[in-house]
Amino acid sequence: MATRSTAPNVASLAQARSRAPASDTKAGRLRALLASARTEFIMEAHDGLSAKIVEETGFKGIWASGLTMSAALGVRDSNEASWTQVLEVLEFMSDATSVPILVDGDTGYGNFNNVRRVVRKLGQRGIAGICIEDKLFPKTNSFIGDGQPLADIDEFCGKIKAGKDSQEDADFCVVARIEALISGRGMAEALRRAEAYHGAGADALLIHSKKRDPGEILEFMREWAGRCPVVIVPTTYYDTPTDRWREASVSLVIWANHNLRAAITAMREASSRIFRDEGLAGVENGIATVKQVFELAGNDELADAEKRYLPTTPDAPRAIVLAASRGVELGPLTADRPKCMVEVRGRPLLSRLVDTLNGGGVHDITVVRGYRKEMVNLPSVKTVDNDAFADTGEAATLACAAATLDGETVVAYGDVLFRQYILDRLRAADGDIVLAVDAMWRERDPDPASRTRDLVACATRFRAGYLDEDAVAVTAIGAGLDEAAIDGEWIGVARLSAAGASLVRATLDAMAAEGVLADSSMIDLVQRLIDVGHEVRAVYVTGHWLDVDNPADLQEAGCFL
Ligand code: SPV
Ligand code: MG
Repeated sequence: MATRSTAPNVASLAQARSRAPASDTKAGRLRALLASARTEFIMEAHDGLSAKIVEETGFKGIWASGLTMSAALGVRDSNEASWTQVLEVLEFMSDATSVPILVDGDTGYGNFNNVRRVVRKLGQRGIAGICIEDKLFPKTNSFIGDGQPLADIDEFCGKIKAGKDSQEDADFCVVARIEALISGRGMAEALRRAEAYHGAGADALLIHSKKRDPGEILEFMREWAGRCPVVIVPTTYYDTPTDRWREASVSLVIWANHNLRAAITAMREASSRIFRDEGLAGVENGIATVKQVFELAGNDELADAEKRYLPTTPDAPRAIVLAASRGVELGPLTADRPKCMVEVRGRPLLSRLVDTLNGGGVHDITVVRGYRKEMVNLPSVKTVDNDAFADTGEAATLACAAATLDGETVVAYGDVLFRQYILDRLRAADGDIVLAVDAMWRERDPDPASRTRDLVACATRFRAGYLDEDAVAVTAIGAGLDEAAIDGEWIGVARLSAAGASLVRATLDAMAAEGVLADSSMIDLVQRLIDVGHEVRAVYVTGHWLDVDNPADLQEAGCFL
């Protein structure tokens, strides 16, 4: 990057540079930008969100534009928003970011006394500097009309001094904005004002122009010859190559309103498309995801803080939801999302499952994602990924959440819906590994071979009227059971005690060590536990659940709800 050329008279600019602060406050960093040996750039923002975007993009500072903050509030750039309302917006912007904010303070919201109070309040809210312009209150945007009246020079110098005398942070910057060129008073008047404002203690001058070409700005830069840092706003002369500013030793360039203008275009496009289509499909892929909104809002930090500060029950149960597979039988419905995110009556399956788990006292939920994982974006769940989902089975998916197998854990497939009482019964049952088993499995679909089903044989048969809470021993599980031996169908939800969870973790480790994990299903895992002599139990339920494999199931799920 080219550095600023050395203008013939650079004593004061050099002085400003040599006064570069040691302090690493936001004000100190704005001062450093103004004193930098390079031409620096700051970008417009008008609220907390846009301020975050400016910072994450890499800009070293933010211009809190009067025009765009007003427009975002739905009012005109004519001091229609009071200065305390602007202060509220600035507080959100400042809290949301760590780079310095230079505020467009219009004319200072009144006389010297108002400037004193504003400067104190800005400092308290972590704002790095204010730019005040030499027009009259209430101000009018510089691009409206011609020949707007200017402030008296001495009165304006009083405001600059009042602002400097009121700052609590020695690095807070007061930038004096000269409107003489815009109001048609000419170069001599602009330079006269520059001299006066510099003498009054302004940390930098902003020379504004509404010409289509940069001629008068470049002339000002030549005439001013680096007596102090100069700031420009190339909104109307937008196509001037940036190297011209470097060559002219401009200190700071403000891109003054472009985030708001971009947002207006994008919001109009999205609104009219949705209005026209009466649907969302046309915009979904072209806009930020809800997950990105959560990321920008910093939801991760809140989740961490909740762990630190919310009271925790040491034995609070957790859940692992296996949701890595696509669900090909659902055809186009899973073209862009995994089965768990397919909607049932307007909400994803997974969010309904989360409701049921929450209702049963399970709030710490980890979802193992795989296919189209970015679509699994519910705020209330944690996620881990099985990136090898296409080549692995459910046991490998569960193994991806092995770190979560610690304490009482509910394990559920991501495509099941079930009544809350089933979870309550599972949690109340004795046993380290307990499956919810539907004794009415024949009513669901009389032919055991008609679909892949997790059929179960137990040591004790279900009897009509049997509503005992006791769990019974499972003797075998799998699709190949002799029909006469079948006692029910596992619904895809299990509860592990703390001991059961560590047993399952150890078994997954052993399967990985033997090289059989990748190809194993949950059924293989459970059968292996039985085979090596661990007790697996079942609580019988009688319907009140379903899993979603195909479009017919999906329709049934709508009725189920
Ligand atoms: C603003 O961004 O509000 C400004 C710059 O004051 S301008 O709109 O160019 O006057
Ligand atoms: Mg403004």
